[in-house]
Order: sequence, then C-alpha cells, then structure tokens
Amino acid sequence: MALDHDTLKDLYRKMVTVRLLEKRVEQLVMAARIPCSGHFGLGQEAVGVGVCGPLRKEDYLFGTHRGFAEYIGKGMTPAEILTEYYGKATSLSRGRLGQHLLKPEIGVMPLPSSLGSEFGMAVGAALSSKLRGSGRVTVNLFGEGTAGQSDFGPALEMASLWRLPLIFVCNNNQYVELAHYREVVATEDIAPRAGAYGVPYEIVDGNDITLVYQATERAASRARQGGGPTFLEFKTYRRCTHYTGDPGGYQPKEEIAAWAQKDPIDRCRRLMMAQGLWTAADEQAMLEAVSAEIEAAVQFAEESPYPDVSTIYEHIYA
Ligand SMILES: Cc1ncc(C[n+]2csc(CCOP(=O)(O)OP(=O)(O)O)c2C)c(N)n1
Ligand SMILES: [Mg+2]
Repeated sequence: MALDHDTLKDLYRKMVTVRLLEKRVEQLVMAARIPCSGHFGLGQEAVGVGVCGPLRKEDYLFGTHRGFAEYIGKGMTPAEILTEYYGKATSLSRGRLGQHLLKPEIGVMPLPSSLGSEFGMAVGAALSSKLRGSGRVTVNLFGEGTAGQSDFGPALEMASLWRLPLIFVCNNNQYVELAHYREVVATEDIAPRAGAYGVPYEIVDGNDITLVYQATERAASRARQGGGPTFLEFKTYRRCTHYTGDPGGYQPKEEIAAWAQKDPIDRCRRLMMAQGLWTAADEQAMLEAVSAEIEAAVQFAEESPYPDVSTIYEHIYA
C-alpha cells in the first residue's frame, strides 16, 4: 500500500534537506570553517529518514556517525546540527559535542566514538521502557561493519530473551571505511544472524523510502504490542567517500554509477510525479525553501560565539 500523500512529501523534503545539508557541511569542512571532519551518506538518505518516519517524538534513536538522515528524520534542525559541528556556544551542547549529535527531548541519544558500544546502551534504553511501561520504542541504527562488534550478539540475546521494544536497523551501505564490506564480512546478508537469537528479521530495499517506512512501522507496532525486537537490514550504497578528505578511488566508477540509477530521492520524486502529487514548480519552491533554511542556519552558526573559556568546567561532574 502507498504512503499517504503528506507523509510522502514530508519524507521527500527531509531527504532533500539531508542531501543539501551534507553537501554544504562538506564544503564548510573543506574550507576549514568547520573545525572537524564529517562522514556523509550520499545515496543512503532513505534509510535514516524512512526509519524515523513512523517513530513518535518520545521514541529513542541511537543513530550513526554517517550523515544527518536519522537526525533530520527524528526532528533535529539544520541550525542545531550546524552549531554543533561549528562547536559554537549556541549549540544544544554549548559547543561540547561536535559530530556527536544529541537531543534527548526528542529521543536522540548519545553517539559513542567507539562503534558497537551503542548496542548495550540501546538494550538499556529498551529495557527501561519495558520496566516503566512507557510504550517507547528504541531504534538502534548501525552499519554492516559495526555488526561485527562484540556487543552485537549479547544485545540480540538480551533483547530477544526479554522481548524488548527494540528495532535493530542495519544500514548496509556496502562499505566499511575504505573496504568493500565483503572484504571484512563473511556473509552477503547480516540480518539472518538475528534468526539465531529468535529475532524476526527482514531484508529490504533501502533506497525505497516507502518500503523502509513500512518495514519500520511493522516493527514498531510489534514492539509496542509487546512482541519484542525486530531486525531490519536495509540494502543501500554509499556514493561518497568515507570522510571529508578521503581521496577515494576504491569504489569502482561503474558501481557508483549503477547505484546512482537507484537514487532514493530521484525515485521518490518520480513516484510523487507519477501520482500527480508533485510538479516541477513544487520542486523549485521546495529547493528554494530548503536552501534558504540551510543558509540561514550557516549564517547563524558562523555568527554565533564560541563558548567562553571560563565555562570549560561547566556541565561536567566534579
Ligand atoms: C570500535 C571502533 N572501531 C573503529 C572505528 C573507526 N570507524 C569509524 S567509521 C567506521 C566504519 C564503520 O562501518 P559501518 O559499520 O559499515 O558503518 P558506515 O561507516 O558504513 O556507516 C570505522 C571502522 C570506530 N569509530 N570505533
Ligand atoms: Mg557500512
């Protein structure tokens, strides 16, 4: 079944926001305006945006280091993201976090530097929801490389044993830093590992925003009804390098070109146009509005002060 029109348009706008914002942040990193590097996700926007689509504001999200899809999807704004990357005093963390986005008010949980340590945190969040009967669902998003980390199995075991309201989401973008994943991962699919722990799983086209949304909606409703965890693997492709400054060259040009044909934003726009929901004029107006929002956020971040040195001992435990 198709998504309702407003939902589809909202998801589309969010994917476009992610793409334009990532491009802009990359320029700002390369121009040394932003004092950290970035990891982006050109071509995989439908996963983070689509997964957050059916979530509620209070649901927990453990996102990734790669790009802004799940953060925009969960409701963070370009200004909130940019002020963090700039390290400015106007950011939610008062310039403390950099790339490690966090907004507990809308369920965006901390991103650890050590990939894989979020598995345990996600189990903890989901267990707290179950004990409190809060009805909150936890989404744990990670890459196919991170699925090789040692907490992965125990997290599946506990989530299954305790029937936790937890959705494991593997964003299989086919690259782990500078290696194709089949150089470091023994199997084509990650999801069947969940079956060994009694966790139901689905393998889904991650470049089809409708399918991503619907698979997550099924998993979330199972979780809310006490049915326990689900494992979703979304197949997609990272059409950019690992980080800003990575010279690339290890991804075959033909492979990148083939995946460009399956671009999730183009597919969504074609779908909306075919359904008569979207015109060239709508596209133009939306691009202008999103670009203006991003430029206003860049200006705000640029003009914001850095935190004063005298505040360095604030917000830490003695
Ligand atoms: C424990 C640990 N090892 C290595 C790294 C360095 N690192 C950062 S991103 C990355 C690649 C992870 O690949 P994947 O899980 O497929 O996620 P993707 O970057 O493709 O989104 C690695 C190895 C890290 N942050 N933490
Ligand atoms: Mg990967």
